[in-house]
Amino acid sequence: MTTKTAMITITGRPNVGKSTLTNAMVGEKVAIVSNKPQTTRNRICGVVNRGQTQLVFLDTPGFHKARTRLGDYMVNVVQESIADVDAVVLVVEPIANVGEQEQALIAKIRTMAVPAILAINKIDTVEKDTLLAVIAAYSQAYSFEEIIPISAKRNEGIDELLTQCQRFAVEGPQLFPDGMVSDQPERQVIAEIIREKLLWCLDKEIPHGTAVEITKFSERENEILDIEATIYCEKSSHKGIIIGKHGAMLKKISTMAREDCERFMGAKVYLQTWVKVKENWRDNLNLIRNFGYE
Ligand SMILES: Nc1nc2c(ncn2[C@@H]2O[C@H](COP(=O)(O)OP(=O)(O)OP(=O)(O)O)[C@@H](O)[C@H]2O)c(=O)[nH]1
Ligand SMILES: [Mg+2]
Repeated sequence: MTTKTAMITITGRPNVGKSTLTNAMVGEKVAIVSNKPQTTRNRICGVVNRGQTQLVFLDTPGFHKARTRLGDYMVNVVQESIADVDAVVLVVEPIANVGEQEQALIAKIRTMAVPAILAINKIDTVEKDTLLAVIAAYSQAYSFEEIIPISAKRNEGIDELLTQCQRFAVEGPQLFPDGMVSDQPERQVIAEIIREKLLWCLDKEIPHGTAVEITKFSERENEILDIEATIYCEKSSHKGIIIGKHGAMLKKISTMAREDCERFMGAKVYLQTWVKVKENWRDNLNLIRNFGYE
């Protein structure tokens, strides 16, 4: 039996809905999502099997102007994920103007000579006229293989996008066994779940300056998972906000995270969290590596 595979990068500016789209295509949550730009920090793979074809999607950080070394790392992840793949899906906002980031990504796609599909996301937020103007603007900017309007949040256009992506599959061995939807180790998923709740519960720069380290991950005798996590932040004033009055904020974050962890692990979870300060860790290469960004 012959199998076909395609490795496809999902790219675009921060907050356009790349991770929401990845989850919608996989049909399971593999990447965290928030309404704040620069949610995704690492390349996250999501696997979709359609008949004998396996599509491996690479969700990437939003393409932006880096202001920290962590930012440099994230932009680098984007650049590298456009090379060496079978196709790219460029995700854009439904705005009838090709922005600076989009132009830079199109230039990269052109240089790499990799086939590209344009996915115009969030069409649930615009009228038909606007959508037509967006299509016109992007058709002028580049000759995309396809232009597909979608709403990742409402699951619209996803099937059409998957069908088009199948075109790029080439004969080759199945890269992931059936039933495997991502390559993220469990510890990393747990750390990401906690980071998502930090993004949901905290404002402004605070969540962007956090990193999560899982310091304990073990099973107790009665099948309860014992997890300990340290949340690092950049300032002692941030630590105070994360912990909150009488620990209320940290309790809220930990409870939300524990519920998600239990769903993901399919087991009872005992989650303990600590908050520590590491000043300017986002500009410290050793610490960045330490937190798993390498
Ligand atoms: N209205 C609407 N909102 C959407 C849609 N898709 C995603 N969003 C919202 O857009 C925001 C960003 O979504 P993400 O999936 O985290 O975006 P991203 O592109 O992965 O962002 P980064 O990881 O920061 O680059 C979230 O608040 C989503 O709920 C959509 O189709 N319609
Ligand atoms: Mg993302």
